[in-house]
Amino acid sequence: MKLKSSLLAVLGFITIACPVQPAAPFAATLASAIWSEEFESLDLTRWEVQLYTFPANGCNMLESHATVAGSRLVLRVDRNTEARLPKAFNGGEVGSAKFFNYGLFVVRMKAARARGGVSAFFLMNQWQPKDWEHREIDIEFIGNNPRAVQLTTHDFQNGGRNWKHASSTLALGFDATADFHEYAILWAKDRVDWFVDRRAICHETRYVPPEPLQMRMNVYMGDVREPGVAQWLGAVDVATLPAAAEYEWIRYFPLDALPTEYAGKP
Ligand SMILES: [Ca+2]
Repeated sequence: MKLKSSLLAVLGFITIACPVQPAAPFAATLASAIWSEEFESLDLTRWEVQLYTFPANGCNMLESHATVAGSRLVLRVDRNTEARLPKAFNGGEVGSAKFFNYGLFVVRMKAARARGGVSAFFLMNQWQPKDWEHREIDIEFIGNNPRAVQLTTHDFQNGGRNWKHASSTLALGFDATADFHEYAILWAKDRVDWFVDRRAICHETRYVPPEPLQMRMNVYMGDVREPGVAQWLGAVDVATLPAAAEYEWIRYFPLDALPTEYAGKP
């Protein structure tokens, strides 16, 4: 009897010394992210302006088209009027200097209202544009279909000739070019979930990248002379240019410290 009460006392002590874990791993909040970007400036120690282009991209990708204004990253797309530049349009892209491991990536953004163009928030592994071998997890907005979002995993190998991808285009119930909304990618081993305004809308297990990924954002016009581009992005309407995609903030959470706002989702 004496032994039992001693044990209870010990257990009681242990209970007090080791408080119950409150719904871990949802220990953080969106506001307390260990990695965040508010875009008060374009910090070039954190962000690299990307100047590569590719056949399906009808833009010269320019430093001048990735700027910060009003606490937002603004990626612009417009017509090219300079003879020295080879493409008909200009666009912009930035990528994080840092590579991230599995976790939740949250962005508050407004898509570009450029018909014939695309604006995006996406994750991509280390790569060289010249060999086109890489993996991506994408959130893309098609200017000709602004009330939908396209969610894709890509795996490009063998110089891009071996291309595997899984893609879903889903209705949003709002115009993504009209206002800011919160979009998120939850990337874990062998699965990706996408969210719109904290609601899980898509789950994918195919072609999930296994290696660290950079965050990237871009906007560009399609080159409709290239195979498949007109089918994907539709006709270019230059009357909708100039246009811009705007990014208000980004948060990143590792899997062991997901934010309470996403607790239990999906
Ligand atoms: Ca901001």
